[in-house]
Amino acid sequence: MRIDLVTIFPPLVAGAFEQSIIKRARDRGIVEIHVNDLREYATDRHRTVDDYPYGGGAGMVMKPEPWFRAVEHLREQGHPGPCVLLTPQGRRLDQALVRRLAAEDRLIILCGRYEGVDERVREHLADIEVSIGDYVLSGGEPAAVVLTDAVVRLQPGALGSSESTVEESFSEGLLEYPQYTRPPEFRGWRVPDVLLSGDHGAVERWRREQQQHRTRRRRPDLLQEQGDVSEATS
Ligand code: JE8
Repeated sequence: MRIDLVTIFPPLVAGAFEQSIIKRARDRGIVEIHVNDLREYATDRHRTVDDYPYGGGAGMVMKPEPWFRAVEHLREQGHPGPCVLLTPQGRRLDQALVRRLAAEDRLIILCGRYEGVDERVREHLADIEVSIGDYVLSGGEPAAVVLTDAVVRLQPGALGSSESTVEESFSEGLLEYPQYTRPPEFRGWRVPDVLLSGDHGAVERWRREQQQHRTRRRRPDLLQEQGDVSEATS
């Protein structure tokens, strides 16, 4: 898979892709990530990417021309694949949408700043508008890092065998079970006996119960989405 990001702050996103799982996936050739500087697609001497809003109001709006030039340039390089605009008005990101995007051969991800992008970018350039959640960010870059991380870890071979199980619990629509490591007692707080028992069946059952219990208490909305699981266990 190839992912192209477009931003006025390349270093802000590039650093996040130079560590850990994403770095390893890149090194293995599982994913190719390119961070493109929007200003390179501005045409004036000052590389202007923003301007005053028509109709007045606070702040600046990102001009359409550099976005169209950037995306058209990337597509000329033999780059089809959907163009994702990160925006608070977008469809809320969830694991189902991550899976859909992860199945693409290529993605172009647009990160806006200031008060956002000219409406014509949404209407005529973006294929899908995505938001990572209902809180205010200063720009699309942190959202792009979140989206890219979620998409890359679903690429075949991106995770080591010990990491791959972690994905399962959310796929099943449940929260994860409590996890412990050594020491068996820390400041008087003991690890549950069942985890030290060596009884793998009992451990498995305990973890299932914990997942169900936690999900019912903290995220009953997840059980609603599943239907049959909530009926069977509540
Ligand atoms: C952004 C964003 C996602 C999320 C995404 C892109 C571009 C209109 N507002 C713009 C006013 C306050 C500042 C905003 C800055 N901004 C935010 C997001 C996002 N995806 N889940 N929250 N925020 C832009 C400019």
